[in-house]
Amino acid sequence: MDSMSDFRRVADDVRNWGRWGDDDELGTLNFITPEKIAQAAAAVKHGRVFPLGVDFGSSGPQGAFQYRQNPTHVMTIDGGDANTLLEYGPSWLRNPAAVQLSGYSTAGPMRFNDDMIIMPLQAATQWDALSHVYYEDKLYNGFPADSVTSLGAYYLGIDKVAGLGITSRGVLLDIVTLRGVPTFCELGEPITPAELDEAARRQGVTIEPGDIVLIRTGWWARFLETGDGQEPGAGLDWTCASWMADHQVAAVAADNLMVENPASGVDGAILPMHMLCLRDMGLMLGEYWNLTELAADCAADGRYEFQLVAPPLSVTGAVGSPVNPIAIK
Ligand code: UVW
Repeated sequence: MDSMSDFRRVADDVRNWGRWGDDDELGTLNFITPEKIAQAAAAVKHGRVFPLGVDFGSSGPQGAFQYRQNPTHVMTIDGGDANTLLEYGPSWLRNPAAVQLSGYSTAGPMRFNDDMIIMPLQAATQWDALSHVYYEDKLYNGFPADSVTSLGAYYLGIDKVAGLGITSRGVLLDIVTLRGVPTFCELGEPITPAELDEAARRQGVTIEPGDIVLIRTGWWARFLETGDGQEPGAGLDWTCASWMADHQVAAVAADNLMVENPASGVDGAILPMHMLCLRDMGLMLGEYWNLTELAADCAADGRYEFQLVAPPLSVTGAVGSPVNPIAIK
């Protein structure tokens, strides 16, 4: 187990505060240049498309937790309403909405359905915004932690990066294959920087500045087998934050619930890699990305690079966003 002084030494080493200006709210997304985006597009060779988003439904992984819920999907207007209103309304249903809907229904044969969703923004495939975590009252780039209020994140909300679209060269590092496990990397040894290097070497791929790195641990495939959202699996060791910094990675995402290893590895710290990536480096994390089909295709053609398009929703002041990332090969 490492100590807080180890953590602080790494934090001082990887911190990017002021690197792109004192008012920067983009962090390592600054590594994604127009040239990088053009290079990413050139990685498309066959037109194969892999949506990496999981289902936003009631049987998702967050049902296991007390402090978050799975998405709740509610119909607000449906065919039943139209028929009921035609039969009974609006003579006795006097509210304006019923009168308006009934008016649409009596105007002709055309109908419509509406719905809404209620969900934690962290419930399924997501980006963590830079305002998601903090320590010692500071967010990335030294912005004050109390600038996140019940009204949302004044600084570093997901809306601050949404204008970029978030697209770059994506590279998959398949740790399931590297470790030779059948489905997923069970909780035990965390995934180390040396394993990331070894995965890249065996796959014949080089990590370059501005890449978005996707880590396959097999957790999502395991969740689909068991339905157990709380089953822990191996994630990245906290020291992988230095690996991300050394390679000038723009963002990292994984197929598990928190990218990093559930067992912290730093005495007295929770989520040390979250803290180093989001708060010190300004590097966004993606969670619950489904990498199974993409990994199978990469293994089949031996190409682990692709164009990745992963735009968050511009939810004003939100500390995260649902996303349906697309890998195109
Ligand atoms: C926490 O667990 C706080 O965050 P995340 O959903 O990013 O893992």
